Amino acid sequence: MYTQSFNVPDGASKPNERQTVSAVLTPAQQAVLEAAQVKFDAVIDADGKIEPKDWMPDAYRKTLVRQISQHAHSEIVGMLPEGNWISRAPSLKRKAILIAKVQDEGGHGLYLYSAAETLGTSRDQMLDALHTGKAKYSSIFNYPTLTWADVGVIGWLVDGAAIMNQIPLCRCSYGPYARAMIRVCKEESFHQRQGYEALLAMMKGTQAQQDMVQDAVNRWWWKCLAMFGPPDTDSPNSVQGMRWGIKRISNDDLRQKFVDATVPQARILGVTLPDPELKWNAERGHHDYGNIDWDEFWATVNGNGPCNKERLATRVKAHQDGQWVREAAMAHAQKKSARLAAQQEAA
Ligand code: FAQ
Repeated sequence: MYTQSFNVPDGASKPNERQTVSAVLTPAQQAVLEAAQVKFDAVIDADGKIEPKDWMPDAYRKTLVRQISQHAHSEIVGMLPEGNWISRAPSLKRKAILIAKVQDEGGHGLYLYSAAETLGTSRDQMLDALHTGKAKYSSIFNYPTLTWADVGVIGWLVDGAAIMNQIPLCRCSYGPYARAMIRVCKEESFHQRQGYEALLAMMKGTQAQQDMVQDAVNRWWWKCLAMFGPPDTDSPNSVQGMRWGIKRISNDDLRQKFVDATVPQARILGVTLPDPELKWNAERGHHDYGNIDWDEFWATVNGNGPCNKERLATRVKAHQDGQWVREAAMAHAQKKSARLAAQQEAA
């Protein structure tokens, strides 16, 4: 790994593999490795930041590459459901807002791919994993946007859920990810508000517009609750992710915060959240809510949601169509550096 401050065989930094490794490391190397591990643990315990050139356990690096690349893919694939409505936005104002929002999501993907690259993975590897269906991206982007109200509901609920999940990531222990998230969250906050404002305008409109909003809320509500990931009891990555300060708040706790924050917003908007079991529980100080359909969630995560194939095919085609641009940029960069080298030689 090029970012390692010294060369350690893969897996060497996993505590339970130290014994095997000590067979190939000299005592001096073993001591250096152990000191690096102690330093890493101390930074994590002190709630500090790990930076790209710091030593880190391979498992920490792999977890971050997994999460950050999945997050980047989600932003890029997440451009598609709303992008679908740019040409059909109902006014110039709404069109301008939507273009800016979709463009922001593309930007978030780029910051996140860059953050993942600091961990020693390449953009090509990450994109290949996405295009071959090996990499995950958020379940939520595998559902269709059937009406204009879906665009508002994505802003209100999908971006709302994304912010709830991402604000704690601004305090993530890995510096480049935490810093990328600060800017992303500022933009997501605008996205959430524009969605809510578009829905408020529709709810002041005709009965048909109000019905359209309610229908969109009915279709997106449960999918948004599932976005936070499986229940804590079925979340294999949570315990370690929280120990490392990557995750700060568990899937279930974030989901609960989202429900509690959204109920009053729905009331102001004048829509009903489609859950007969949704009610305030004074004892818990939170809202109770009904059961999420986890079978449907896993079917979608595993490639069998309503739009998975369409989304992936669109991304692959966009990548192939952009091949000539990448080739042209490479050819230009080569010519430029050749020119520079010739100038330096002549000088
Ligand atoms: N969809 O053990 P955990 C956005 C997977 S950005 C698909 O709990 P972890 C902006 C999970 O990867 C939305 N897969 O995992 C926007 C794991 O599989 P693996 C994306 C899911 O990592 C708005 C397995 O289940 N946000 O919306 C999902 O500790 C509007 C077991 O789960 C992020 O990526 C899911 N919903 O917690 C853009 C935020 N949930 O990898 C356009 C960063 C779980 O072991 C328009 N990520 N899985 O094979 C995270 O915070 C975490 O990775 C979680 C999952 C919370 C998503």
